Amino acid sequence: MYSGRMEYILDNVSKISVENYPRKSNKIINYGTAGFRTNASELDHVIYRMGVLGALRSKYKKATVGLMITASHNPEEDNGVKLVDPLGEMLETSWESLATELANVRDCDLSNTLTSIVKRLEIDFMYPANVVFARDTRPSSQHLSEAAQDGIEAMKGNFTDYGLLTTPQLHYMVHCINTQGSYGDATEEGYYRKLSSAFIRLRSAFASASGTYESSVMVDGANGVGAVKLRKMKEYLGESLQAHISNDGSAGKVNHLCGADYVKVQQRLPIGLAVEPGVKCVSFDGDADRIVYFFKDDDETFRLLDGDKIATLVAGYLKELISQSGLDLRLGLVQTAYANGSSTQYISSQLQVPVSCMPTGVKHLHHQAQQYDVGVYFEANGHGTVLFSEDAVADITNSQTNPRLSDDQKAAAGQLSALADVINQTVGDAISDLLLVELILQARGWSVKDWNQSYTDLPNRQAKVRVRDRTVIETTDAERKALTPPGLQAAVDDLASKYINGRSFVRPSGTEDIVRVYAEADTQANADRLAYEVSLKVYQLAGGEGDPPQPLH
Ligand code: G16
Repeated sequence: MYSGRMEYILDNVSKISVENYPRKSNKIINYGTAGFRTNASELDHVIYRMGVLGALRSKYKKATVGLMITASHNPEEDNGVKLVDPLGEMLETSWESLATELANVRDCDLSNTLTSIVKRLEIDFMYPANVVFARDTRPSSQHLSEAAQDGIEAMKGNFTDYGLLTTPQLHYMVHCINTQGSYGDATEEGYYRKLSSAFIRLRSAFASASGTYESSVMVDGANGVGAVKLRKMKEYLGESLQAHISNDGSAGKVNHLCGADYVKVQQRLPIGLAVEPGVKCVSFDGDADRIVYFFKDDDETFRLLDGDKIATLVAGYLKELISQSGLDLRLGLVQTAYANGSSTQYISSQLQVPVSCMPTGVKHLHHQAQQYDVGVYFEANGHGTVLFSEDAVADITNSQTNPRLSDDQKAAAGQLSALADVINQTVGDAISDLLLVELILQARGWSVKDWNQSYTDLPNRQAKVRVRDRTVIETTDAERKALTPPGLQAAVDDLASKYINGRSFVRPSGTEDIVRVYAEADTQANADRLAYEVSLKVYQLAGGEGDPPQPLH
């Protein structure tokens, strides 16, 4: 298994690394919440090595894997890579440490490290590798995707360069390739056709229920790849959805003063979107795997409908359809600690859907959602999707032609089936989630204002604190409690207890070099105050860097 040919290939991998992609500093880079992410200038060797690792992973899984060059919600100057496993999931956690090991070894140790990984995992090195990759619209992405390609080629792997794609489109491609087209065609056109045809089918089925629903939406494309791809999707949607795209990348930087993260964290309109009260708006992030809704109320107040609101809308509607179809399917919802307290309360007591809390990161939520027949997962930041188990899909399909069922039951099963086709089940997808939400709002006959009234969020605030080393904060209980540094959690608990409905937690970000602080309380002023007080504690107890946090206005 470990032939001279392997030795030859790995020596060549090392040689190319030294010549073209040397590791220029001793700075350690870690595989974070969703891959490696840092300033683009520090990434050449990392991305080359991830091309190599992608080829190894493909050999190990005997399947096609994916590499997405993107830094998602981060500033335009950053970049990164997300590795996609054969069924379109995030890279298996046990391989994250291998990725970190490979990204950080000295150039001269690269060949030995690779040999050791191959031996440890008993990888059949001669098995052909197949890696597909794509990139977002950042200026550095083209060059970095060439580095990934060089890594794959150095491993003598086969590759397909999809060019510009959203992250969820690449996840879709990988899944389609490895399931031999049973989920859809592994082409960009296949993606548009699958989602749009199911969408248009349901548009007609829901036509009588329009109410206050309006089929037009203002889209903040975050100056990212989502804007480019939504424009293409519009060609397939025709008149069924009027999506007006701003921040489409023709001017302005990726995520700068716009995009889902900016809108969610700042709780304000993105740049370039001057809208009248009541107009329905959405923001994507830089690689279009997140979406949040928002509008301006009659008194000009900014109203956000984030991942929690989307999750409750989707779960509530799916629950009704499942009940109408008479199918015995277990529906569940997965959130993170960032979920607004009101949403969790609404899900348990109003919707009566089981709800669980997982650590931040799609990979954690995705796995938990797989425990249900129909698992809805959403992070408050707008990252989420719905998973239908294989058995659920079979039951739904069979119900549509079961003569023992009433016409209403069959119709509900038909709607479930079409909704499952609108949903990109491989990962959260801004375009797919947009279509899903629009369908449910139409079926309910709701405007964005009607939807917002389902429950009222507790006022909340997120803040960022700079510290010397964010790994000094370790957390437990799905990140709701800090174990270290000593005294931090007690201080956070003490501060939160002084506010009505006060809740706060801190955790190190896995995508930015900062500590995140979340606070909620009975009023916005109190949530802001609590976020500030907790930020100050983090600064004092966890090695704050730069100026101390200031009160929020
Ligand atoms: C990634 C992950 C998300 C996570 C987000 C923020 O999103 O896929 O699951 O919520 O990072 O993570 P952190 O708080 O650790 O920085 P994206 O859209 O940036 O790829």
